[in-house]
Amino acid sequence: MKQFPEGFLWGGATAANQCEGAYLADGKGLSTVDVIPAGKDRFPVMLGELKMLSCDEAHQYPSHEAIDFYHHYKEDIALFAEMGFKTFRMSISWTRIFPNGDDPTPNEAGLKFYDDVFDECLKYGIEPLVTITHFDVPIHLVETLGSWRSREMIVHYERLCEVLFERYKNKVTYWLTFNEINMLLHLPFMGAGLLFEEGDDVLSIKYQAAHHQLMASALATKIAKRINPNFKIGCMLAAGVTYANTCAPEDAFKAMTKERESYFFIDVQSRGEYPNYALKMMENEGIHVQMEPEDAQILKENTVDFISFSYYASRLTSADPKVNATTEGNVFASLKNPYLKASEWGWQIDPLGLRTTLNMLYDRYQKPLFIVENGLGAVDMPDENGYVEDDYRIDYLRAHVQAMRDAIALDGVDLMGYTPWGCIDLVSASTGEMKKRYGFIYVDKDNEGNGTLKRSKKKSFEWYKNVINSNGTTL
Ligand code: BGP
Repeated sequence: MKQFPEGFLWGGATAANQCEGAYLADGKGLSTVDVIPAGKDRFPVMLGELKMLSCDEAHQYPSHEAIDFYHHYKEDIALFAEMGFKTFRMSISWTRIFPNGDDPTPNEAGLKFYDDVFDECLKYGIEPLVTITHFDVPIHLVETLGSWRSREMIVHYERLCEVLFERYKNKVTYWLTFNEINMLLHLPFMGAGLLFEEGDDVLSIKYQAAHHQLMASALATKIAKRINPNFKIGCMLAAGVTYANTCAPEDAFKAMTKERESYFFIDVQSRGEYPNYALKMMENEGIHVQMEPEDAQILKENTVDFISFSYYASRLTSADPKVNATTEGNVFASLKNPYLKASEWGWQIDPLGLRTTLNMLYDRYQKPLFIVENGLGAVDMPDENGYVEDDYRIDYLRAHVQAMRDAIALDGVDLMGYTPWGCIDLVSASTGEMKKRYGFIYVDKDNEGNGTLKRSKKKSFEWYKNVINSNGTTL
């Protein structure tokens, strides 16, 4: 059976706010992700229902120190190199570069930090894969503009891109414009810095913000190609096939409309225009989005080169509101699938669903795909040396790598690479805690912020090293 192609980009993924720590170091400004507390207020804040724009240390913010990648990046990248990483996905903290988002000049210390990180990667032949914004908006722009509600955000984002592309044009080739761009529909403060007031037309605000991000993404692509025509620009979707609860046609239709909620973003970023179903949905729901006359052409002319996505679980939906009323809450609502096991956080484990997702995306867009997040969040129990026997993680990853291999070898999907999430333990996005871990590398740090930050290899470290070494043949 044909295996993974030569040059397949094996690696791992992180995000600035979940690993760097040093949240105010060297001139960094405050960003949305710095003010989202762990604990009971986390979901209401991520949803934009609670105003939380100050940085009250009385709240517990593990992300303020996180795993202190800011000061440990050399050690961490050396471990990635030891596993044989070909690529490392990381994100830029916007407020390290522009502390307020609208500053007249960028912050040199922030730019220098990423220069150092990229140099360290390149020293080992590791290709950086850079997310320009991963759940990250300068607080100043939330306070002054209402974040992505405002079209002015596009200008600030363009300036950020211009600076990054110029500075790193010889160090970085692969860029993602927005992490999980569809997240703004589900967790609007997390995804786009949106806060809501009584009486707000929430749906119109979300789709207006989406339009601004889609425009910003297209304009970033345009700037990128001007600065370096060899840049490869990708979009990024929180993906996961949605199944119908029964074979009733109504359930199948409901599942299709759920899929489209996510496809909408990629349809615009990859095909370059608003799909008819979205325009009709907006009309029917009374959603008003202000567009400028030039927007359609900008979207059309600046589509992405590849499609990246995260995949953790599949979803299940029903047309019957009485059935869906019992849906368990999570970032993505889903019914319980009796055929699947779930993680401790209720994320339903479905490797074949990954193969289905790969096929659906490739059928629809016919562009190279990149899995930039996947993995099992679990509670790890280290021994006194920090060693974790994480066979459960190996089992999860093995089954998903097999599904990828089938999609390539049996279905002909064009897959560029695979960067499992949280290749080194880091702060969880949905819980804000350290307890939910994904890494091949254990970091000694707990929810209360205690721990030495010492790094140690889990069992999965050796396993993944062998996978990479054998280009996916030894699983
Ligand atoms: C995605 C995010 C990541 C990441 C991951 C795992 O939605 O892009 O930032 O954290 O999910 O989620 P969690 O950390 O909540 O387990």
